[in-house]
Amino acid sequence: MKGAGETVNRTILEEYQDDIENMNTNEDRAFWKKESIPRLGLGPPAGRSLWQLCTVLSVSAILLLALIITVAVNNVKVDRKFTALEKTVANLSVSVTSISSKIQMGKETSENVHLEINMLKDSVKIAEHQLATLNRELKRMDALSILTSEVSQMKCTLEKITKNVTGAECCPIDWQFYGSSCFFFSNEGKSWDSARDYCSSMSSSLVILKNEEKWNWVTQRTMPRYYWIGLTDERTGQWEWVDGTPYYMNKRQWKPGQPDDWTNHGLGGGEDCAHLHNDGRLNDDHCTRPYRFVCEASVMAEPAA
Ligand code: MBG
Ligand code: CA
Repeated sequence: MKGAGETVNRTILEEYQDDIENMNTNEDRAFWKKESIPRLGLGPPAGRSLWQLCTVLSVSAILLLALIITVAVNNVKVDRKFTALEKTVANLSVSVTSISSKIQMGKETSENVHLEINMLKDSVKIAEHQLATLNRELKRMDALSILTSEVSQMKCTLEKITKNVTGAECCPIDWQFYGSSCFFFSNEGKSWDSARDYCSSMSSSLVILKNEEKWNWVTQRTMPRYYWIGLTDERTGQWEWVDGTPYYMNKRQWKPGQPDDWTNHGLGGGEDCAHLHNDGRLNDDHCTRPYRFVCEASVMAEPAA
């Protein structure tokens, strides 16, 4: 993994030799300075006896298994219901189109039209019913996602106990450990603002990349897709990280010609948010674009004994 990252980085460096030669070394040093990342609230369990820990371990394992089964069963159920609803709506729309064209052409007797309209009403009722059940299922899925996050916290605590490691080696399910942080690579696209808020709601922030190794580690996981990071010039017109620290311009980090604050996209304004492009370099884009995003949470340090 590391080798691949270094190769990509070397290619970028070779390609932008001019930029490197003209680089301001003071600025470059400042670019990689320390950053402040929110901490995950994952403290270690305090003073538990062994049997208590074993009980927690067994109960959590059972809970985890039950949760996995429930989520899987629910997913299949919701999926089936969604497909049924899609079919009902598709049939409905075909019927509506056909009946309205028949009426327009004066082909149908009013008796037939009445009959067909009544059948349509029945189909609409079925669709309504299917929608209502699907809605209920989705609400249950919401509750499941809260449970999932609780189990993640438990898994984390358990890893600390069983592997006898410090907090630094453990991240919630779906998060990846690197350095002293946990990283979340979303599968879903959101606007930059929504992505920032999502990360905050997970006690994290959009990723801040002031360190070259971290940049390489992150981009090995984002390429070739677009991902928002915690860099914007929306607030002051100057590029800054989400923790409020300034960004020192380094053209090696950007695609050629970027950032250009392009306005011809027709979305209003320019381009104020930075995303990782397909090759791991940056582009500024309109903040409302629904790109994937990377969150980072610092792992809580063990409290002093
Ligand atoms: C696009 C960028 C966009 C803007 C545009 C200018 C082909 O890349 O994504 O942000 O800079 O170029 O032409
Ligand atoms: Ca741009």
